[in-house]
Amino acid sequence: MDGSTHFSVFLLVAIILHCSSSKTVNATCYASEKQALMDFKKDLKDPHGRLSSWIHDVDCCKWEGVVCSNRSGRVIQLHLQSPDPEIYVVAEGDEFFWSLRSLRYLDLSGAGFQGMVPYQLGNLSSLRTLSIGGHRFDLQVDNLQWLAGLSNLEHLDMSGVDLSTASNWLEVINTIPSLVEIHLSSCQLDLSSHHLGRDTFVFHANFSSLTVLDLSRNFLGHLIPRWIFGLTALASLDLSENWFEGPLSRDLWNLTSLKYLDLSFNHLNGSLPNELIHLNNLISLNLQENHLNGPIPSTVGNCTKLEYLSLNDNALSGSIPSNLGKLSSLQLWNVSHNKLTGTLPKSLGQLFKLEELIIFDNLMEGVVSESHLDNLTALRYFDASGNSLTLKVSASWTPRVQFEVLGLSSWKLGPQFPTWIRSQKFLQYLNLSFTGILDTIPPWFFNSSLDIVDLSHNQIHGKSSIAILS
Ligand SMILES: *[C@@H]1O[C@H](CO)[C@@H](O)[C@H](O)[C@H]1NC(C)=O
Ligand SMILES: *[C@@H]1O[C@H](CO)[C@@H](O)[C@H](O)[C@H]1NC(C)=O
Ligand SMILES: *[C@@H]1O[C@H](CO)[C@@H](O)[C@H](O)[C@H]1NC(C)=O
Ligand SMILES: *[C@@H]1O[C@H](CO)[C@@H](O)[C@H](O)[C@H]1NC(C)=O
Ligand SMILES: *[C@@H]1O[C@H](CO)[C@@H](O)[C@H](O)[C@H]1NC(C)=O
Ligand SMILES: *[C@@H]1O[C@H](CO)[C@@H](O)[C@H](O)[C@H]1NC(C)=O
Ligand SMILES: *[C@@H]1O[C@H](CO)[C@@H](O)[C@H](O)[C@H]1NC(C)=O
Ligand SMILES: *[C@@H]1O[C@H](CO)[C@@H](O)[C@H](O)[C@H]1NC(C)=O
Ligand SMILES: *[C@@H]1O[C@H](CO)[C@@H](O)[C@H](O)[C@H]1NC(C)=O
Ligand SMILES: *[C@@H]1O[C@H](CO)[C@@H](O)[C@H](O)[C@H]1NC(C)=O
Ligand SMILES: CC(=O)N[C@H]1CO[C@H](CO)[C@@H](O)[C@@H]1O
Repeated sequence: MDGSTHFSVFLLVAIILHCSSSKTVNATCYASEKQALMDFKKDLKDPHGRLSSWIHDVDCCKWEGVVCSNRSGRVIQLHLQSPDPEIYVVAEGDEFFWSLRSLRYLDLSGAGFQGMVPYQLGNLSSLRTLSIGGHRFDLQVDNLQWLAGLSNLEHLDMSGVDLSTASNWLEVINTIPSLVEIHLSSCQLDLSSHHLGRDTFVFHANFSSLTVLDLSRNFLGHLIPRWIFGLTALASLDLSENWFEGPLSRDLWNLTSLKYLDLSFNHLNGSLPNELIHLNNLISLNLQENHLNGPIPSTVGNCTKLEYLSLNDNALSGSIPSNLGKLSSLQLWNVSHNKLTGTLPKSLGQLFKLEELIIFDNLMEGVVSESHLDNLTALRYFDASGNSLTLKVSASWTPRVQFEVLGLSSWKLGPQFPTWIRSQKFLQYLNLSFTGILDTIPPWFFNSSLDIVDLSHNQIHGKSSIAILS
């Protein structure tokens, strides 16, 4: 786009105003800025009257979604983001961007902009936050050079914007060392065809204060670009849904500040090494849907801040390390669809905060007793179907745990119908198929809160041999 041509791209803007309660008390707005906003409004369709407070007689610092600086009176924030992409307004403007040079915060996310992102945004040199992400690929940028004008930028979110032809995105971003957060999810970034090509391995990232990096749903090549591992301040890294393959890079263990790591839905293989111990600030680790194999390293138990651990849909083998019982903050553990063997370690009984334990479709066998389950008082979702475990509990067992979802398909439970189910007041889903029950259904069972029951492939006689009630 020629910088000298009059800017005439149509912008479709959906507007819901998130009004800030923190209005300035004394600031009155600048006439030029009020005029720019009035002109902007003129070009908007606002069927729901969300800009009804934008009237000439009112100080524009008091308008919905507008925040002025208390000191200078300049408009510094515009909150025009929309959670509802169905509402559209149309804008066209150039003066708008030029007049609001003091703007520090611009959030138009989900607002349904359409066409080329206006390069005039680069004139808003005071911006600290720029959020223009969309949910569709209605917006694109063919050259991101203008972004270099935002030399104070800290938070950048262009998720959902088509950057497939903006081949300079990485170099441009690298001229802004003030960046703290980058969200470029679903931008059709393709580093494999990038002219840096293999050189992304020697590329040095200048934005060394970065704490949040989201490059999920792109194609950054088959190996995680090495420069990412140099960002040692990172607290959150999302590289899910790329096409990374091969083993986890040793350099990953340099990112010791990480709290959130998401490498799910890639093609990573090899084992989860002991070096996981270095990431002991992790709160959430998501490695689901990869090709990881080998045992779960016992050092996972040293990552004691973990609350969410998703390892499902890999090829992990061996038994569950007893160290896992040290994850006293763990709330969710999903390791379904793997090749784990052995039984549940007793130490699992120490996971007082565990709410969801999902281990279905593994190769586990052995005995599970009361003591495994009695301390898991927070547990409400337990799906362990598709294992050959044996539940051995006394006939009088009244578990303290109250399940909502309980899947024990293919466990050895029979021949008696398990009486302890009677204590379950909130059970909605129960799967006891293939469990060797040879009994009648006790009458109390029909009084339960259950929505879905699977008792198929047992020898249940009497009242009816129902398979699924719902
Ligand atoms: C302006 O001052 C008010 C009152 O002290 C405060 O609540 C508000 O956060 C300030 N606004 C900005 C943008 O700093
Ligand atoms: C508003 O202006 C008055 C008079 O100048 C001053 O006394 C008061 O502290 C100001 N209030 C704020 C919140 O700045
Ligand atoms: C990165 O930083 C170095 C040193 O601060 C500087 O020389 C270089 O020009 C910067 N690179 C870019 C692309 O701005
Ligand atoms: C990770 O740390 C090791 C050891 O300190 C170092 O040799 C390596 O270069 C670092 N990797 C990156 C990508 O910075
Ligand atoms: C891991 O994947 C790479 C690339 O897809 C392949 O060459 C290698 O043989 C795989 N290694 C293992 C242990 O599966
Ligand atoms: C990791 O956990 C093991 C087993 O509890 C313990 O002996 C070891 O000291 C821990 N290592 C670190 C670095 O905390
Ligand atoms: C657990 O993993 C299964 C796939 O194996 C997936 O369908 C399910 O959504 C996951 N549940 C949670 C809560 O992560
Ligand atoms: C259950 O909790 C009690 C009290 O905290 C503790 O003494 C016991 O060892 C725990 N049982 C298991 C199997 O962890
Ligand atoms: C089922 O519930 C009803 C009403 O709460 C109660 O009267 C009846 O005794 C219960 N039947 C069984 C078998 O528990
Ligand atoms: C019960 O578990 C088996 C084995 O995992 C599964 O095939 C079946 O669909 C489940 N039944 C229901 C109702 O979810
Ligand atoms: C007044 C001003 O600085 N306008 C600039 C806005 O941005 C475009 C594109 O970067 C420049 O060409 C203008 O000079």
